[in-house]
Amino acid sequence: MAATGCCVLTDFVRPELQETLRSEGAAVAPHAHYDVETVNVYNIAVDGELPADHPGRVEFQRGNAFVARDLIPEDLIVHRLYTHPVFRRFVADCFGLEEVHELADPLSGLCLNVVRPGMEHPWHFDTNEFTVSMLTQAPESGGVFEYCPGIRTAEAENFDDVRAVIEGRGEPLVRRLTLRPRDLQLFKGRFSLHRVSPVAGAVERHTAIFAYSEHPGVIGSASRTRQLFGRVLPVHLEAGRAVRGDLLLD
Ligand SMILES: O=C(O)CCC(=O)C(=O)O
Ligand SMILES: [Fe+2]
Repeated sequence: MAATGCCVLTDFVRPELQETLRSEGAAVAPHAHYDVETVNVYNIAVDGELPADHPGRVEFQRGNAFVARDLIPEDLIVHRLYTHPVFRRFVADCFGLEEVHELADPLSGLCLNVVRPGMEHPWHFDTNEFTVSMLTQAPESGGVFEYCPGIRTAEAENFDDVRAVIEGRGEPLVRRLTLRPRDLQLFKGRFSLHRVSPVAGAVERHTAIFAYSEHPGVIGSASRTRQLFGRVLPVHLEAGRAVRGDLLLD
């Protein structure tokens, strides 16, 4: 974790639960919200007035889809993990944080990320500092997690290397992870450019995303929530009541 901002704990869930983990995810996957979004690595407005050679000018189609937390039954393995105090304590310890909290957002705290065959989750930086995830269904081929550890820092954007990677010229900077169902992935995605390469074959790639925050009460903005889930709840519209955050998946 200290060296690359990434750590995979293999066999985090017992082997005898692998098929349950998969079938539970597959059962809710049809509820994913699909909306092909035009994005760039920084998740800033793609029509912004950026210089001609800025990597933010390169546009991608984000073709992954999310199942929201309120559509994931509370008795599923991933939901029980997400809300378990011991798991939460463990996550905080792994990231060296005093404590972490479930998001107060009823849609985005726990999601299933669905990447259908032919789709990809293009190169991006995360808005949130840290991400916890678990593959629940592996694709037949493709759908590889690729990342460039520390390609930028809080002080330096390093646009040249970022542009090289997104234009396919950055091979020496790219690392690949073969994630397997039941492995727990801990990742700091704010400074490491990353993507899920296009999924091939007939099987969808499913990943549970466990989103936590350092401060309690975090709720996503109405506009971002609508983009990700195709709907908002009253709590997203109640300005001022909640701690606003943009810890949503990008
Ligand atoms: O599905 C994955 O393995 C990565 C997802 C991701 O990068 C994200 O949701 O920000
Ligand atoms: Fe990400």
